[in-house]
Parts: sequence; C-alpha cells; structure tokens
Amino acid sequence: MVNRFLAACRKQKVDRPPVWIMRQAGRYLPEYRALREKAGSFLTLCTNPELAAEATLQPLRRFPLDAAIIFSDILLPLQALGVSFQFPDNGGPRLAQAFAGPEDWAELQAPASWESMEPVAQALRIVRQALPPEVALIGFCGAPWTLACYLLEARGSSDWTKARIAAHRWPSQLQKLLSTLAHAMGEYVAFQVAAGAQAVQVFDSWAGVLPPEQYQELVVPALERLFRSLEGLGVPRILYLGHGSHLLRTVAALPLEVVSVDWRTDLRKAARLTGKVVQGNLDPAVLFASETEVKRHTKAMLQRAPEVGYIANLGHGIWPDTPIAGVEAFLTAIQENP
Ligand code: 1CP
Repeated sequence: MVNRFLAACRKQKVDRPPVWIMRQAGRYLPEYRALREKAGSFLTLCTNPELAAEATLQPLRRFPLDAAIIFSDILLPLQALGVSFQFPDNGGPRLAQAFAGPEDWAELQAPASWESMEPVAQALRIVRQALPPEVALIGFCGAPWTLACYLLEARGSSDWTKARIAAHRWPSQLQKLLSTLAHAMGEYVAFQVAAGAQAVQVFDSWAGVLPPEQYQELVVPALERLFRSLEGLGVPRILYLGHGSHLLRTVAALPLEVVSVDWRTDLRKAARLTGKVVQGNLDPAVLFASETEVKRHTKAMLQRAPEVGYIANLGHGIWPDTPIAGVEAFLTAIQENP
C-alpha cells in the first residue's frame, strides 16, 4: 500500500490528498483526557515512552489519518540545554526564568549527547512498530525563533513584545541564540529520525509577528542552518509558518520540501510563491460548525489546493473542546474527494 503522506511530500500523484491534524492527540479526545489523568502530569505523559506512544496512537485508532506525530512538546528538548520549565494544568508552558538579556544565553550550547531524550526515541520506536507501513510517522521540533519567543517571554503571548524588543536591542546576540538553537534542534530531529521518524516538521508558530525583512535577516539564516543539516537524512522537511502569509517569498529559497500554512493563507498562492508542497489549512474554528458546513468548507479548501503536492490539515492546532463530529465530517469530506 502506498504511503500517501510520503508520496505527496515528494510531489507524487496520489488517489486523494493525505490528511493529518495538527495537535491530533489532545484534550478534545476523551481517551486522551483519561490517559492524561492517569499520567498525573503532562511532562510524565511526554517522558514515559509507553504513555507517549499511546497518546500518539489514540487518534489513529479513531480516525483514518495518513500520519502520526510523536506526542511531545517543542519545549521538551530545551531541558537538554539546561532550561527548566513547567506545564501547569490547563495552561501553556511556564519557564522558571525568562532570558532577560544576552548574558543569560551567552553560555547556551547544544548538549554533547541527546541521551536525556531517550524516552522520545523509545516512544518513536514503539509507535513505528505499531503503525502499518501506509501511515507515516512525523518527528518535530520548535523553530529557533519560536523557541526564542518562549525563552524571552517565559510563557505564551499573543504579540511577543519582549522577543520583538530583544530582536531590535541585541540583533547580533539574538542571531547567535537562534543559530545555537538551530544547531541543537537539527541534532535533535536527526536523533528522532534515527529512532524511526520518517518526516520532520519544524514549528515556527510565531513567525508572523516579524516583518519580511527582519524574518529574512534574523531568522532565515538559522532556518537555513537547521534544514541544511537534515539534508543527508532523506526525510521530507516541513516548515509550519504560523501567521506567515507575508513570509512566503522569504522561505522560498530554504532547503525544505513542504510549507505548512495557516487558515489565512491562500493555498495556491503559497504553492506558487514557494514552489514547495503545501500543507493546511482549514481554520480550526470550522470544526465547530454543523457537519454539512464542515464538509462544505473542507471541499472548498480542496478546490483551492494544488492538485499535486498537497497535504490536507488544519491551519493551526485543533482546539481542546472541538466536537468529534466536526473532526469526522472534515475527514469524510477528504476521503470523498475527488
Ligand atoms: O498530536 C499532538 O498533540 C502532538 C504533540 C504536540 C505538538 C506537536 C504538543 C502537545 N505540542 C506540540 C507543539 C507545540 N507546543 C507548538 C507548535 C504548534 C502550535 O503552534 O500549536 C507550540 C507553540 C507549543 C507550546 C505549547 N505547549 C502550548 C501553546 C500555548 C502557549 O501558551 O503558547 C501549549 C498549550 C503546550 C502544552 C501542550 N503541548 C501538547 C499538549 C497536548 C499540550 C497541552 C497539555 C495538556 O492538555 O495535557
């Protein structure tokens, strides 16, 4: 059987677009909530290989998805760089201490070994064993800029003022931080590929807070370093460009295969401006509409998608209280295509 996801990443023609859902394991699934309760904390769930593998597989048992994404978090590997943080119940990450200035990251470097992330490798091996060959397994990391946003802000934000100010106050030192993160994350995703990941997605969720010129100068060199380091691995490289419609031209020259775009980006334009395979981009809010409406919007999205080199997905992570019926209607509409 064909692995639709990997074929589409290579711009091969497939019978229908492959589909998976950003943040497909999570609180909208009752079985995830039960597993999370059993684990006691989100970090335990991430660092216990059996539990992380189970969380990864849960959505695959319920839905006809073409890919699994390993259950973890973008901040997890930062522990190997000596950064400590917590995930309070029902909230985003909280760092013990924000990076207040360049002296706080002067000593930061990639770890000598990724041994401390062995539970993630173990979870990848368990999941790969459990999946049929036609379902792809995706590894991931945070993009340097998005990770720097959390390091500088210490928590989630909507406008990332501290990170944007730092980028103007200490441009060269910030560039050095991004380069260090790029080097570390390149090694970390290579570690995931060695354990069975067949594609890697780099999440630049907060790319869009920067204008194109600044993204080009500050961020693109780090992304270039990260993606270039993965060249020899032979796995598709995906960049998620959150809120990034204005950055499509800027990422066109990067050595990667797939650009994942949010719900405000035109899919055809994304394909044309980047020359890459495109992934996305239904608004996660659509899944709250009636089943008829979900199907109508999904089919409209497919109409706007390129015929070859397209992977169906949401434009950002699925929300915790999303109705299962909405998810099912979304997937049915894709299966009915063309
Ligand atoms: O299927 C999956 O759920 C895969 C696992 C996964 C992934 C790919 C999680 C689990 N997190 C991520 C990536 C991630 N984490 C991103 C990039 C994608 C995106 O933009 O959504 C980002 C920005 C984070 C940071 C993060 N971790 C947030 C965002 C909110 C904020 O305050 O900025 C949150 C809520 C977390 C915690 C987290 N990570 C994952 C889950 C299921 C949770 C919630 C904890 C729980 O409900 O138990």
